[in-house]
Amino acid sequence: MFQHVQPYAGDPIFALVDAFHADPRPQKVNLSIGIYFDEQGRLPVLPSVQLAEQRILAEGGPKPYLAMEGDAAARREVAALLLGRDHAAIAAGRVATIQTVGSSGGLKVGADFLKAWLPGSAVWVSDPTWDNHRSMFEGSGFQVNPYPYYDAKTGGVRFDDLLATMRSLPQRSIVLLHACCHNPTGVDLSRAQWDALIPVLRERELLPYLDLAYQGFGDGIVEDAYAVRALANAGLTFFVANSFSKSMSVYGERCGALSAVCADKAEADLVMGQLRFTVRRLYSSPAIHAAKIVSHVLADADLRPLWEAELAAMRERIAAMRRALHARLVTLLPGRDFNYFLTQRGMFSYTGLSAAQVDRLREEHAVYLIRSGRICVAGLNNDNVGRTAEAMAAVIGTPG
Ligand code: KET
Repeated sequence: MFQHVQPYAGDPIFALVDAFHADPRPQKVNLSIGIYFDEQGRLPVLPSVQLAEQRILAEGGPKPYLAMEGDAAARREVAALLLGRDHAAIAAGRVATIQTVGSSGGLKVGADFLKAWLPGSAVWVSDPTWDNHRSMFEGSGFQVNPYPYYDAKTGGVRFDDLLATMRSLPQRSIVLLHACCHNPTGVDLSRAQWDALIPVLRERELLPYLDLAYQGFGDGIVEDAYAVRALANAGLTFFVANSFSKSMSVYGERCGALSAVCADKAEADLVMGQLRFTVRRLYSSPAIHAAKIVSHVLADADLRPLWEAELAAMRERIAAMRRALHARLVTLLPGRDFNYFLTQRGMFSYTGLSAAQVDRLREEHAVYLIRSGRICVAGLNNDNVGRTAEAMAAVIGTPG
């Protein structure tokens, strides 16, 4: 029956994490997956989340199925986090938010919804992007194409080429955009570039689909929602999938959401109905514990500021590690430009290292990063940043 099934090569990111754990070398460094580790190299349990969980346990209560769209309080808090509590789009009922199984669940529900209701559209993703974007949308039956994004020569965005491509797309094309902290490059659109892009999205009648997996890791919770709010303020219809995996350090709890910001309440109600049906036939309803974590942390007068401070501390530690890596590399390889470590935002830096150099880092120095040359800066700490810089300098400075 299944002898024709093709072997699965494994996911490049998860497979690398497995290889890291299997590596017996004590000095190994994990810069592979997009997970925040603290200064001790541990996955933190945020006190805000821990307190929320203590309260959830104390409240007790039964565990019914949630509605297909998830928990009402969590959904309300998510919309407020994305747009601001008093945003006119929320007041007008233009926002349909569902709680999802991580933001991956949200991206997938959105993809299936779009295949049903914009069946003739293709999906456009940044070149490069998170590999799973392509897999997810292809899995929903879409053709997935790249649009110009990262400029390897300047380390910036090929913004003119990006705009020219957007101008050439058929109406109703689906354009996946990283709202902040671009994965894998760490290179974001500036506010001015978002402001220039939005009229093109509108004129061409494109559907922006924002992925906001790292809210709070760029410049701040509100700052990182700039794109979401600018699109909503401009009256565009768009999707946004957002995640709490990283921002609350709750990866395995699968806390995420999908929001459709629509033209009016009538449209939002229609979209909500079909999102519910999409969920029903994918996984029926989301997890109750995930909803409670999100609603407690976001809505509680004590827990909310605590969480915001914890998130700020994670952001600042990553920024400090960017500076530390940069400082060591410019000392080791004077005359080379490592400024990109300082300007790139969020968890990731795109190092420009070749796949061969990445292999040498892993094999000769036990430093693990994915083969695109992306590093997760949050895997650095004061103990390993020095030897990481030395290893990088060794493979950059000595050919093959
Ligand atoms: N979007 C982006 C851009 C992203 O980097 C991730 C995870 C997700 C969505 C999924 O998040 P979640 O809400 O947990 O479903 N990225 C890291 C982990 C992974 O590959 O799954 C990574 O790139 O390493």
